[in-house]
Amino acid sequence: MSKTLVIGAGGQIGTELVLALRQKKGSDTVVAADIKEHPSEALADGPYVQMDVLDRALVRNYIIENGVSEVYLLAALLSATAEKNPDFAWKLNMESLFTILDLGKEGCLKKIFWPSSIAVFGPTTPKSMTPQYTVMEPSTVYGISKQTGERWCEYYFNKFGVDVRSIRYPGLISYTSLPGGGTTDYAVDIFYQAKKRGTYDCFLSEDTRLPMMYMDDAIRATLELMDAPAEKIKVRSAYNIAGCSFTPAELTTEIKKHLPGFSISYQPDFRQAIADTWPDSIDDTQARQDWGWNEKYAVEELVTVMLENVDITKI
Ligand code: AKB
Repeated sequence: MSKTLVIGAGGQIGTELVLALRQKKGSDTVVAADIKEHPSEALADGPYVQMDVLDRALVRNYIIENGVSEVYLLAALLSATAEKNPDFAWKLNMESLFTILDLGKEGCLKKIFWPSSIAVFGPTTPKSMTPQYTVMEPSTVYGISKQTGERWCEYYFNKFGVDVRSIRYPGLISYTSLPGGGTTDYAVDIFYQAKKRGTYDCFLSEDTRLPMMYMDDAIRATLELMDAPAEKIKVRSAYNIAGCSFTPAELTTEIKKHLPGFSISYQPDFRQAIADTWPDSIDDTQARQDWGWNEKYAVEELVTVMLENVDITKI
């Protein structure tokens, strides 16, 4: 029985991806791996392994000895945390990718998913409806690691036929597991604070427009990309995909439709400088053409689902 391994399963994407993969493939075949000793409650109904992705030998042995054929490599330091710890961010984000790509090259893995990000773009990139192919001069450690990773993914596909697939995720919004260390995290925090305190102090300015996506759309995109026949995947760096774009002020207006007393204040910090270099909207024509990508959640639906479901006892 071939197995699927999700590395970084305890994170914001990992938790929901494991749940979706287990529903699709059966709980026994999808192994959640994370550096934490024990799985969260959400992941407890299937196999779990504690794994430091930087332990190359351990990761290699686990994959080879347990018949893993598909890996989702989600362990990474995100944009804000990476700026505080650049050396470790580079090491974690790059070394983990090489460990997995090399296993693909050796024929041990059939398919690999590795997430990229809108952080691959930078201040010289066209800001609105950012094209699939464009100027990419990222100015953050995270962005540089993601852009470099994209180049290596494409190289391993072209040179060694490794079936690696990737998406440039926008800011992801979900209520199952909290995000950690990103510049777009305000768009999750705001819902917890709106429900808990009725007010939020935002670390980005009111008019900072960024590409965002509700997690269900992101998970569906990931599964659809991985299910697509190989010949349909024309981009082996990473695909642009778009959900919706909004500013903190616009998100506030939507939240106020449900919670009229909600108020927001703005105290931009170092994350503002990161956000200022990122696109405000994304052109995802190529993903639509190649594998039929189509988003479902606009900001109105996203706000309704988040306010209904965030559990304020988690924070
Ligand atoms: C971050 O803000 O760092 C991430 C991302 C856009 O990749 N959410």
